[in-house]
Amino acid sequence: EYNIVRPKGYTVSYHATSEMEKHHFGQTHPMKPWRLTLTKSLVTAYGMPFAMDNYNTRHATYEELNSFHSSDYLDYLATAAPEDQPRDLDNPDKDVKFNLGGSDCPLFHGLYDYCSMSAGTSLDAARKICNKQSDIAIAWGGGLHHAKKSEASGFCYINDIVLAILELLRLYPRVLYIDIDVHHGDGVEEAFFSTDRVMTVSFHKYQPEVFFPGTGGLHDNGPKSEHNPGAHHAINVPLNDGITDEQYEHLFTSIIGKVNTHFRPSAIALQCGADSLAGDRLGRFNLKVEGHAACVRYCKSLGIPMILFGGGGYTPRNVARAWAYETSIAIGADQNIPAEIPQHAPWRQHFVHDTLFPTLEQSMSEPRNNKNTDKRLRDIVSHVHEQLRFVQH
Ligand code: V1P
Ligand code: CA
Ligand code: ZN
Repeated sequence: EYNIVRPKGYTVSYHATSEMEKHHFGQTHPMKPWRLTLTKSLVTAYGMPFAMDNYNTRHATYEELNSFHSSDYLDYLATAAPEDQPRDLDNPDKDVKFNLGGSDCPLFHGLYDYCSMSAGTSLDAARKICNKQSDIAIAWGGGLHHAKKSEASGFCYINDIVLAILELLRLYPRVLYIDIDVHHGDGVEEAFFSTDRVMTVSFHKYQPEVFFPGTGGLHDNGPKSEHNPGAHHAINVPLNDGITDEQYEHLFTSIIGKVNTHFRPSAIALQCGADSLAGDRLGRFNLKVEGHAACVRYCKSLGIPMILFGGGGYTPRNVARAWAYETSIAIGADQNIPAEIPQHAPWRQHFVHDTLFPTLEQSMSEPRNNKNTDKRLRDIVSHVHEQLRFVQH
């Protein structure tokens, strides 16, 4: 009923599995896998699947996970049971192995399946890009940027992004990783610290000791020691509470535009964590769906093969809005879909306001003060531009 047609001259693929969405981190945990169901139902209500190749993804194999993660970590992840969780309720993070079983990364039923499906989604997306069957591949079930080689962290157990980038590196000389989740993309940054074939750029709230994970300062640009080719290839954009669409979009295009001309990526991996939206349960920014999505639109305009990953996002209705709208940008249908949530969309009442684009006032009860001065943002841009003088590909 909407004017949604296959884009001419390029292909978008959507990688998901309804199995992943059935998993639960626990009642009080902010990560809700069913936000993926809500996203898919909105995408479907708008008729977008007609314009994409839709893949039901498989589980990643142990060997695939092992291309980044250590065997001892994977073996524990595969066998640890919820019963192994420490029972000391006053100190839930005591005695946890590999950071598994604490409050952030609980052991829950079906954990290994959940992790291998998230990774399978992102690996399938990467393969479609490598064999040129897709120009943009979408993996909203991935984007778990905090996971380390031998450690779970911040709701992330398997770093599907690192696995997908390793796959892209088999074919593409250089991969640009961009992270618009409100948290620092520390796991991806660390994994590629010593190579000049991956540049990582994370935009995040930065307030060490207060806001997770506490890393990603402006001057953290990769280890400069011992002739490391990866030096200057980690870019961090530390921000304060309350940044607006206008400021963020200006920052994003000035930084990514310059990164693009200096680094000349052959593929882009864009983590679209939706916890940078206003009204997020964990986030601190004042971004609207329009401002968040402008980053996707800008990256698409560069005309480079791209994977879109999910990530954080703790107010499910806003996660679904952002990722559904960003899917429409990928297929070039953003001008053709009505802002009103379709009448027949499942869980329509769940959205509270019946629009894809809630105002700031609709997103949160009390607006957050903007603590980002234009002077500070200009200083960030000039520091990044200085870093890029060292990068010439
Ligand atoms: O702040 C912490 C740790 C736990 N303390 C010992 C310090 N953890 C954060 C983790 C946030 C993870 C974000 C993941 C992502 O970047 C990618 C998927 O979005 C945390 C927070 C918080 N407000 O920052 N954990 C929790 N809240 C939490 C709350 C309730 C139950 C379990 C965890
Ligand atoms: Ca980020
Ligand atoms: Zn996050």
